[in-house]
Parts: sequence; C-alpha cells; structure tokens
Amino acid sequence: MIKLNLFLLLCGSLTLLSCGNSEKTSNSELSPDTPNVLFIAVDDLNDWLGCMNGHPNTKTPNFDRLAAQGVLFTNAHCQAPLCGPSRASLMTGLRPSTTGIYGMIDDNMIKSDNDATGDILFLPEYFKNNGYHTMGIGKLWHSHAPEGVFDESGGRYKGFGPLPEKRFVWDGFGTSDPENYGRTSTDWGAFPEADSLMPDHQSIDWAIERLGRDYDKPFFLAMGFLRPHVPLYVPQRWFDIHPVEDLEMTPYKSDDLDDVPPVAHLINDLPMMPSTDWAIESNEWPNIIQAYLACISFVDYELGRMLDALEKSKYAENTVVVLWSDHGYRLGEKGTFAKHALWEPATNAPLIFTAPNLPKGKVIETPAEMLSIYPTLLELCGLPFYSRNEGVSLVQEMRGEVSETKDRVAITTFGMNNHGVRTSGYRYIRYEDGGEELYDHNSDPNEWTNIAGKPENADIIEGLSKYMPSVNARWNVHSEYKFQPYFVEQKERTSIK
Ligand SMILES: [Ca+2]
Repeated sequence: MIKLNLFLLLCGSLTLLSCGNSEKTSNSELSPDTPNVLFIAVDDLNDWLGCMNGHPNTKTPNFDRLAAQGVLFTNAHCQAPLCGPSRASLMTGLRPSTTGIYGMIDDNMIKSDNDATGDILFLPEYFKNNGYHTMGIGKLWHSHAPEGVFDESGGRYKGFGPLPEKRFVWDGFGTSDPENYGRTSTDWGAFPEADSLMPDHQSIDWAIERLGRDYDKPFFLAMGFLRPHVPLYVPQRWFDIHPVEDLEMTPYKSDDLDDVPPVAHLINDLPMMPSTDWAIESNEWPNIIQAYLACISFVDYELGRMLDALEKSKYAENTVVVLWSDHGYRLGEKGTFAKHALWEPATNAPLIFTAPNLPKGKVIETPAEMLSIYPTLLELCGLPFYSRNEGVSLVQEMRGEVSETKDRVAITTFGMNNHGVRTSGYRYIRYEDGGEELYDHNSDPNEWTNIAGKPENADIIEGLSKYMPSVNARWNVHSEYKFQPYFVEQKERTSIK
C-alpha cells in the first residue's frame, strides 16, 4: 500500500509539472463575467421526454422548458450503459476502453487503483482548480463523489429509498440464482406518501438554498437525481396523472433476438430483471410503464422547482446549465426491463445545454457523446482546454459557427472490447468474439433486423469499423474482478466450476 501511494504521489507530481499553465489558471485570471455552472444528472432516464418525442404518454413540461431555453441533442449516447462506468467516463473525460472501467467500482478507486486514471482531473475538480467554488449533492458518480472534488458536499442518500416494509411486486431476484446474482432494487408502486420524503426533493432543497447565497467566485453546482432509477417508487399523485388504461406499450418482437450473436445473449442474460414475456403473462407491463412515467414526471416537477429558483436568482443571466442522463432504459424492448445493452433504448439519453450565448430552442439530431460534456463546459466557461479530454466540444456547432458534423459518431462500450457505434443512419455493434450487428435506422428504428451478415453491407461495416476504439484497456489492479463485466471470461469461469 505504501509503495502504491508513493507511486501515485510521484504520478501526481509529474502531472502537475506536465500540465503546466495550459490546464490550470489562477483565480485572478477568471474574467468577471465567467459563468456559473448548474450541472444536473438524471439516473436511468431514457428518451421519454416530450421534447424528444419519446413515449406518447409522457408529461415533462420542465424538461421541455429547459430544452426550449437552449440546445437539445436528441441523438446523444452514453459511453457505457451502466451507471458506474458511464459516470466514470463523463467525469474523467475518458472512454471506458481507455480507462478499463467497464463496471461498478468505488469512486475513490478511479484514482487510487487504476494507472490509466491515477492522475486525471475530474470534471468538477478541473473547475475547482481553475478558481470555481464547487458544490454537489446526490448521485453524480456511481455513489456520490470522490473525496475532495467538492468544496461543499451534500452527500447522497444511501441506496434508492425510502422503501416500503414489503416489496409491491418484484422480489429483486426474478429467476436468477440469488447466490450468483444478488438482489436488484427493481420493483414498482406508489410510495412514499409525500414528495418531501423523497431524497431527490431534499437534494433540490439543498441546491435551491445554494442558489440564494453570495459567492466571491463563480460556482459549479451539481445535483444528481436518483429517479427514475429503480425501484420505481414515487408518491401516488404521479401515478394518477398517467392512467394505466391509456398507456401505450413499447415496441417488442418476440423473436427479435434470434438474429443476434452469442455475446449479445450473454450481455442480455439478466434473470434478476423482469422479462417482457413475464410482463405480458402477469399483465404487469402497463404497470411498469406507468411507474416509470410517474418517476419521470416526479423528476420533472423537482427540476421545475430548481429552474424556478435559478430564474428568480441573481445568477439567472450568467449560468450555464447542462442536463444529462447516464444512459437510457429498456421498458420491454429487446425482451427485458433493464439498461445493460448496446442497443438504442439503452444508450440514447437526453443532453441539454443552456447558456447566455447559446441559441434557444435549437435541436441537433447528429449523434453526440456524453463524453463531450467535459470539453463543452470548459469552452462555454472560457476555461483552458484539457489535453486529456477524449471527447469533442459541441460549442461551435451549438452556436451555428460550423454546420452539424454529419459524420460524427457516438460510441458506447459494455465490457472489454464490446462496442456500439451510432451514426446518423446506422448502429453497428462488434463484440469481443467478432460477432456483429448492423441496423439501418432509416428503415428499422427499433433495431429488429440485424443486417450485418448481408454481403451488400460489407462496405458499410468496413467504414464503421474504423471508429472502433483501438485501445481496449483492462482494469489493471488490485480490485474485485467481479465488478468488471468480462462476459466471455466470466462465462468460461462459470463453466469451469
Ligand atoms: Ca432482431
């Protein structure tokens, strides 16, 4: 341990030397009109927003209001379809394939236990080092935040509660072997009685109170919602605005997965989650959709309280707002109710920027990556470029200074060497064993027909292959192997047992 710390200390010193002035300014260099940042993360929110033409029954006036105040990316994709690695990517500015962070880890381990990220500056930390006052509450990384990133931390409610004494419907194990899978928090129902009992409500109160204070420097205020992550529990009134008999189900084709490669089935092997067939047989499908819509409407309401407070505050005219989700969520598409996939409903998520010098009500349909949030915020705030960022800034495109970059792609990675590439017209997936999927989004938006095997598509695949990351790092340490999803290896290990 002492050796490791010494090594990290050396790395840290080298970093400071190598960063030089290009990555750190002093307080006095910040211009007086340097904007504040309101950074809003939502957990497991797919594209079911009114402004994204998501689910036809969704009600999201405040998300839509925020989008109307700035720029909405309708085709933004996470870098990993799982909370921990998605957030680690966004906060480090690096791809999962560069860091080896494909699974759930303790946030503090990102720096302490991984050579690829030992010297990285996390996004809020970069702002802090450049003269900002940083504050955060709620789910921002997988748990809350690594130590020292925030000058003021509100922490995070442990787990996803509050929880009823007894689950309503789903036991959390499904048909899985409890010893191998553990219990998920998946369940749905109206609980608790009042919004004020929800951690998200309390976090918004904390953030609103911060908007009423005075600061002697610009602030970076981060708020991370826990909903609509499971369990899909919110008070009854949010269920009432989505009558269950009116709801439209999601697109589902029972033989959809007959044409996907073996690793896709390994990744999608989630017996602890409800399957679509189970939801049909038990007649729970409409109830799960209702509960997810209810959770989104609850978050929308809380977002509205935050936006009202910002608009009434002295910071209304000089604050950059970014809102994003860590990945999408499948509500029956592709056979299950889960994230965990390289398919569209699991990777597509909202991304909205508003800022004093950005257009209002602009919609960009070209694919974008959550990895762009880091460099985009730096540019919007006039901070120096960070050489470690692997994403590209979206500022010039949002301002219309360059035309939409039609050939930009978004890459999502799940486990080592499994990647999905989303272009404007296609999704191409290549798995660690060479298995492939190709979907034509112009004719097949549900990704039902895998056309990778057709000889006439060989040129398309060759063109898209060049976007596959050439580095596929392995988490290089001292930590629990089981937290990193290496699908084929894990299957082999299980088989050996
Ligand atoms: Ca299919």
